[in-house]
Amino acid sequence: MSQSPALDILIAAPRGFCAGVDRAIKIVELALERHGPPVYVRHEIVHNKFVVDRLRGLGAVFVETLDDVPDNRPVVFSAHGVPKSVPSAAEARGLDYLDATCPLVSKVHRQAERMIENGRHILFIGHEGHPEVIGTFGQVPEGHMTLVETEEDARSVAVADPDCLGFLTQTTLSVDDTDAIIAVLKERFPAIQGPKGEDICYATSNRQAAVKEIAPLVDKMLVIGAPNSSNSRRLAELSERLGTPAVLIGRAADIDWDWFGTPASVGITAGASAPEILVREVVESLGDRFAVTEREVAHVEENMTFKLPRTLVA
Ligand code: 2E6
Ligand code: F3S
Repeated sequence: MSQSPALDILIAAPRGFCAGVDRAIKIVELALERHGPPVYVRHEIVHNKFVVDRLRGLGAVFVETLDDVPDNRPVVFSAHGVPKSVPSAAEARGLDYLDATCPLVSKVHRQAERMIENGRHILFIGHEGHPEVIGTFGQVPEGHMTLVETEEDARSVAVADPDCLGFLTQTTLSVDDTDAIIAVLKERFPAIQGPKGEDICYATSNRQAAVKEIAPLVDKMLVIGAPNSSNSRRLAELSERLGTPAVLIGRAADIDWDWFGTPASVGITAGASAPEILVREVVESLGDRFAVTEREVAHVEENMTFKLPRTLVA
């Protein structure tokens, strides 16, 4: 019998669930306990099929619009946040709603409101069409926020009053790309106001820093996360930029073994919405084909937690 090839597995830390994802999933679980199924959820609670399928199995029903929620059932808003019009519409219909928006996204919503109150026009750095971007644009009256996606956008964006500007960012962007965009905005508009640094959350920046640490040490990188998960996509993109070929996979069954080949080493990480069980599944599947050694490379320790809504814990 031929021997399995050797493979060193380096597992990035931190990886996987962040405090906002943990809280959002618990809100759906507690709502199911309290109200019984079905509990409606507007949009995927977090961008992960495994998480969504599990909650669906417990009785959650995922919809994209409030129009699909019946009058007598509770509805949870996803971790990505919603435009102000959504809770207003829920209230108008007398729906029982729970808001699972990550507190770090809600913080950006409040910053946006404050900037508008102070008479500033907001340049918002983010990805068009992403639910978090739609939710944050929906915090301010139309026409008061302009999307900036790239450095080129930052160089060309036209503004009415360069002395009355603010910037804010999506929470799950590339730290490096965002720094470059902010540098262009500050150069063009020296009076622009914004948060210290940017609004990229601790989980996004820690997972990117951990990838920066292991990418130079491995031949290939497996990133566990969904194709619609912004923070997960940034991890694969970052590894590629550092010269380590990377692929985003939903779970072990998605590994393309021809692409994978027989590297001497592989890095594994997981986006903020990907559960640890999928990391273990990938390690086991590598163990079926290779003689593996496994080691975790810890960048920092995370111990963030967010409180649950009072109505669910009372
Ligand atoms: C809410 C806000 C930020 O696509 P994205 O990375 O934003 O979302 P998920 O669900 O993959 O990650 C968690 C999350 C929720 N991040
Ligand atoms: Fe919140 Fe960041 Fe997670 S914004 S949901 S802590 S990825």
